[in-house]
Amino acid sequence: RKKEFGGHEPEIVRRKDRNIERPIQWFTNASGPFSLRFTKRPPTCPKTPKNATQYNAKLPDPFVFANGRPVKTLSDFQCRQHEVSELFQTLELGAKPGTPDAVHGSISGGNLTITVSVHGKTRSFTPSITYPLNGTAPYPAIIAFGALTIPAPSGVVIITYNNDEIAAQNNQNSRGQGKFFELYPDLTADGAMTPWAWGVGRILDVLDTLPNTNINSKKVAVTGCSRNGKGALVAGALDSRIALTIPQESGSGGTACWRLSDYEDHNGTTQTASEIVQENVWFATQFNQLANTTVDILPFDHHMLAGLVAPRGLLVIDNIGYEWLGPWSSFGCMRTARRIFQAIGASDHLGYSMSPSHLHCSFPSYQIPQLQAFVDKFLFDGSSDTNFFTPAGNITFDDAQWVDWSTPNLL
Ligand code: MCU
Repeated sequence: RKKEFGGHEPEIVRRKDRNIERPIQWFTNASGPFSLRFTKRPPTCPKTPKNATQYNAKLPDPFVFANGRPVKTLSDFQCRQHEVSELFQTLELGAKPGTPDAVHGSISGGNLTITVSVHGKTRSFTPSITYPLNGTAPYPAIIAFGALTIPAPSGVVIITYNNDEIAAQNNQNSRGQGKFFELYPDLTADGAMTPWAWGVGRILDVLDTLPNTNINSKKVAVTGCSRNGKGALVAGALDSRIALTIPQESGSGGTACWRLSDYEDHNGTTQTASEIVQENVWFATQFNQLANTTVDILPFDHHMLAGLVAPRGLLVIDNIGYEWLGPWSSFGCMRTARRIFQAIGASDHLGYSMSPSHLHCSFPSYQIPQLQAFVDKFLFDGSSDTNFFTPAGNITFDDAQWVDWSTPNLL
């Protein structure tokens, strides 16, 4: 048994007071056992046990596989990212399908037309493209979910992506609505954010094959604010072709951690998992049950969603002004996420910038240098200093209270 776990025994902690005696079977939904058919595990990676849920009131250890084996090398790290991505899709976000049968693109009059075919059905969407006044082709680009809410950096193309038409996000009635679900009618249990990430993937497919867009598909960032900030983070986490991810004021369900938001909340001051699943359809239906029981049995939290972006660039833009968004939760969550980047020698690839209170989704000019530093490094291969992690107010985070694992050096 020792050998099976590579000499490392998994520590199983369970909460007695909530009577959780054994892991709950979260792998079933209305249509039967929920399978991981869309994400193929590389054959050299360890198998993920069928049920990976386990009680843990602290932020789970990113450096232990679900089977208990420690993550010791860079190749373990990649396997673990694969496992964590699968777990997020299975338990929280819904499955992201692989490459569609056909993707076609064309550009005309400032619009990119993307046509996707799946099982004989075809749908199109048309992100708009705005070229910079200066700069050199092929340009890097920023895909803005909804509308651009950060200042447009010089020399960068802005692609405005109407994520709402891919998967709607008005309220509970938006479940399964949008072009993605017309193409994938068997995935209507997915939350809206997985389809949005899928749509970003199709934009990248098309940029790859259309040199006349003058866009370098290897230098593409995603951004969005608030609910669209949650979406930008999920896109960056689920698609490793994205060079830079910039979630802005994404709050709970984005850069905040579920466990920390529960702790920060005082009778409805901060959005929690159990509230968020009532409000909208950002998460998969199978997350409802979990959110309404306890998030403490999730084998991950959002520090590990951010960790999926590593070693690529991640710039988190936060605002201390809205307690509803869980600013302390987001700060602590990203502080913990940074350990994942640190393990592979890339702690400066996760930048954190929290501003004093200001209007939601406006971008204070004093954060522009930090934005520019990330744009320089990740979209232009520059050597700017991205080593910053700046809270606002007097926010502090007690690591020992939330983290009971150490950060290995995997290099
Ligand atoms: C921060 O994102 C959301 C938040 O989760 C919602 O509770 C609230 O209704 O809207 C925020 C938002 O998207 O504002 C534009």
